[in-house]
Amino acid sequence: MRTLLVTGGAGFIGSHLIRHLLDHHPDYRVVNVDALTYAGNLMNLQDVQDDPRYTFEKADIADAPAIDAIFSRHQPEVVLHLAAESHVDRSILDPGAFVRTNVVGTVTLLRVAQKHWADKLSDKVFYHVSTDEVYGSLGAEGRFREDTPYDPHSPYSASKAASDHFVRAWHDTYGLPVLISNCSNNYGPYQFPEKLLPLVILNLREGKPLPVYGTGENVRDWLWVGDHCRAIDTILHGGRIGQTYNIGGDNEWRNIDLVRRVCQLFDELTGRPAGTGERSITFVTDRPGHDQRYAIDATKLQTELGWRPQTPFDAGLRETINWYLTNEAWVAAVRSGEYLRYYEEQYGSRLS
Ligand code: NAD
Ligand code: TDX
Repeated sequence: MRTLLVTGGAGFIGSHLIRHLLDHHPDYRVVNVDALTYAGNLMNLQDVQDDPRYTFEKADIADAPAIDAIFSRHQPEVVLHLAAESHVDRSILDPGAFVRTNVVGTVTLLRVAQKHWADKLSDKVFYHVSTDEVYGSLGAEGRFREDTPYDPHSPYSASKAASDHFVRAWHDTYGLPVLISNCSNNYGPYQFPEKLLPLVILNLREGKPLPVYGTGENVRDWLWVGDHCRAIDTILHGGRIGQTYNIGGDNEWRNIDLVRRVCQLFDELTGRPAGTGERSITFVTDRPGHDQRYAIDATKLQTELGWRPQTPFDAGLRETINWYLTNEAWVAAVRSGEYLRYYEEQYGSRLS
């Protein structure tokens, strides 16, 4: 058995990744280390919680003694590091939390891994999951490559950029075997509803305004979360140590076009007259420092390792909309307390 320690496994991508690993690797044991912040939710993993190969450890990645004890207990050979503060708008409201988790937390993990693995580094991997936002903002042309210079603009992307640099520093300075991937916008079930797609789907359900920042012309490159997990698996098993791989959907959408598409699919799936959803679109004050366009060039991953996105966008959007419409208990649980306060501060209106 090989033991993998996944950080942030109770979040959106982490929970999909744990399910993927347990499904595809019968000889893997998975230890999920998660602090269960507002974004962490063990309901995301209900279907695997009784699997004997799965263990949950509640801990903060910036808490060195706690992480050290977890390494001693489980002796992982692989770290898949996803734990992070992940929402750009929250990073504008409270940047300190992003420095603590994304920077200090990542360095804490690197130090503990280095200490525990020092005697035999050769069969170990520290895999850092990062974002395309570290590369900054594109104009109408071009795509991010692995050698695009870093140019982060938000406290979130600055903290992720810093964490990427520290991971590389641990490779170059101490020889820690690392892999890094930088992925575009993910979508799918279990995404916390502060993010654009679940927010729009849930507001459509309730007839609430659909807030589009600025003029809605910012562009994002969308990838089905399962395709991201498959890419991580592919890189973990075939990627060259010390390298970075970009992951993207080759699927660019202006926000306004995406929101309109979700409205159309929502009307169709719920049997409402065409055009109903779109009437709720409301242009609101732009995000400060809003990056204009992200687009990933995933040629390296495609040619070296043969990975390609597989899920057609409309199919993924339909599945996502249906999931949010049929998982009432999950929605009610996450849209409570802290989230209601955040929503009111961010959008100036109440959800309930
Ligand atoms: P998420 O916010 O849904 O989940 C983050 C998880 O980390 C939560 O379970 C939370 O409880 C946990 N966490 C937060 N702080 C912690 C701490 N100090 N100690 C331990 N656990 C902590 O995030 P996500 O969207 O699933 O993103 C996962 C990773 O993927 C992040 O590193 C993010 O930067 C990266 N990423 C996300 C996207 C995207 O579109 N969502 C795209 C590219 C990269
Ligand atoms: O209410 C909204 N209205 C709106 O117009 C929200 C929440 C967002 N937007 C815009 C901002 C972005 O241009 O939609 C786009 C997508 O926004 P988010 O879902 O907040 O994602 P983004 O800021 O692009 O960052 C995401 O992708 C990269 C993830 O949140 C990050 O964790 C990941 O690293």
